[in-house]
Amino acid sequence: MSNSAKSGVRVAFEWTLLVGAILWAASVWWRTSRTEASETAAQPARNNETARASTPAPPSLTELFVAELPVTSLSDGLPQTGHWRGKPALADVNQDGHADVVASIRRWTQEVPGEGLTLWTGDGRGSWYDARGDLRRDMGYGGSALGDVDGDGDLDLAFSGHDVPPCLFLNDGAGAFAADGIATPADKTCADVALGDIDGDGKLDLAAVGFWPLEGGLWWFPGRGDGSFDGKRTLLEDKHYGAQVDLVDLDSDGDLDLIAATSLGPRIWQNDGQGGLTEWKVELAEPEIAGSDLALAAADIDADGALEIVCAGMVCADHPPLRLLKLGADSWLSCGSGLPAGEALFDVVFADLDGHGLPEVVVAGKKGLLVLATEASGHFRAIGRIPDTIGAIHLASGDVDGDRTHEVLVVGLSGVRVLKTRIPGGA
Ligand SMILES: [Ca+2]
Ligand SMILES: [Ca+2]
Ligand SMILES: [Ca+2]
Ligand SMILES: [Ca+2]
Repeated sequence: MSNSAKSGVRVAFEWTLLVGAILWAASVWWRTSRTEASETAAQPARNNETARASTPAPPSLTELFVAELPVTSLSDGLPQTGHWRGKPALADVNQDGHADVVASIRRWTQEVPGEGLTLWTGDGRGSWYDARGDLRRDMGYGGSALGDVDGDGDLDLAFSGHDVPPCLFLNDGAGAFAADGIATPADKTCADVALGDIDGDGKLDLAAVGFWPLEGGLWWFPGRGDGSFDGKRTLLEDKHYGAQVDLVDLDSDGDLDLIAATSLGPRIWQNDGQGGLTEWKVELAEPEIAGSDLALAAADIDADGALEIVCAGMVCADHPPLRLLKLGADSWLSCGSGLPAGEALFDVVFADLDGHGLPEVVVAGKKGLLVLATEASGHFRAIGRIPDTIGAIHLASGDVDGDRTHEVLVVGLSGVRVLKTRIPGGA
């Protein structure tokens, strides 16, 4: 496809998203109006104690966004402006013992000129220092993944820019990355990348999910251990696309399984230990609107050795914006209760905010970050919200200040923040 045609598709795609968002907002307003009208109409009947009992509706985000959690911002030196998006990363890239931040900017601002990939090193006390160096920055925004691809002990960076295919940047050990990076065999615009040893040969492999409808795909590429990769192993054909991909050992058998938020809904592949990936059945209807699924995260919430998966995304019929998938006899079952409904969620991460060992769920919505406790039964309980000041879009979590509780890295419509919260009863 030519650049002008691509540009046309991009504009059409973004317009489709915009129109979809307007239609979605109108439908929510219409349903809310109807609910309010019907509740008003039902009042006299309730007063006469003749109202019929009805099935309780799932709690809306507005209902759950009750308690505001105390928040400390550990964000000195991070940008206060700019439109940031794409899955960020939080890990120690310069090997000084403190977490560093990788994020990417979509729109130009004076504070952070140019589109693209940015890196800050942290001091473990909430101050951050621009460490972009000569890092190539013409790739646009996209998902990041860190892993030691060349086996020299430091974290290398894979980045799926919006404007060019994914690139790999090798770390010099002190957190400086080769300026141009190495082109990967993922030769299309991708939404996200993941690094992990899929085939068990001790060398990290690359997974990538395509961004564009009809020109997408989901693949993995065996790593050669020097920053280069072998040719693609296809998991989803080009007509499908996605928003996030990750590698996690779902069944605790020692190998990495693959999960992805795709245009077909959440998709899961089981690894045979040698890179043979077999798709696991997911008992969940495909979304009515392709591309409604935006994010997923995995953690063992009931301590049974198998991980559970939470999926977040847009609202569509019979497809709530937050879902829990749990492994049954031979397939993944949609379950969970207490899940919020009625509002789109852009990202989800697990984070141990109280240091108790079991992670909380943090989701990014229009009204801020909602923090939920997940009980072993699969019930979600709203703990409170972190008020949003930046229009959160993507999240990551990790221990920034070394106190063994997690902080949340937030990128959004006006800047980048690292937020620390305390939850009632926490450590
Ligand atoms: Ca560091
Ligand atoms: Ca390395
Ligand atoms: Ca490998
Ligand atoms: Ca596994």
